[in-house]
Amino acid sequence: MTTEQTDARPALAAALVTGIDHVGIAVPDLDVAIMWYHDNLGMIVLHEEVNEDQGVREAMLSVRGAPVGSAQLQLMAPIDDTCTIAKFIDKRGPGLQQLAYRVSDIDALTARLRGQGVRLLYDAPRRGTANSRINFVHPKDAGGVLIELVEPASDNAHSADH
Ligand code: V0V
Repeated sequence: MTTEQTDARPALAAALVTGIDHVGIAVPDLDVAIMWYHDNLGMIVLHEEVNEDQGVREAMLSVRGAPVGSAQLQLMAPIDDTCTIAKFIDKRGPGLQQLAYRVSDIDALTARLRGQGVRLLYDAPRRGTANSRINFVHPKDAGGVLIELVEPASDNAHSADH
């Protein structure tokens, strides 16, 4: 590998990873958690949905008036006893479950990561919040952090300025 090739790798990855999208927290009761962040930190709900595929009832929260594109807080409650978040809470208790990076082209980035021997959880991206496309890097390949990669839907216009 030449020096030029070595230097190109992080530059290409940087072009694909555009920001921190959200921090994901596993909670036993979504409504209780939303109220806690509202009452104590003044945060507001921008979006709520149930994602059956991922087994979560979830809400995306923001600081009021945050600029469009700011990192958000994702609160996730399990929809049954067998889903990923239920298992996480059983084993570790409620708390930080994942860190999500916003990416411009999830197919290109996951292909690059696979080429570098990094384990992705899914062969192909699945549906995430607000019709985004998501995949995850296994925490064992990322220093003990479950990393989510999120390519937002092109029509996603969630903002915190309301
Ligand atoms: C497990 N481990 C973690 C972890 N979960 N480490 C850091 N952060 C986490 N969240 C570690 C755990 O300590 C073990 O290490 C090892 O990985 C195997 O754990 P396990 O308890 O046996 O769990 P698994 O293997 O059954 O499941 C772990 C994975 C699972 C990561 C494979 O959580 C998964 O499939 N996650 C992706 C889907 C997901 O998280 N969905 C919910 C969010 P030791 O003890 O062996 O050292 S949905 C979402 O984010 C949406 C919809 C969105 O944002 O759009």
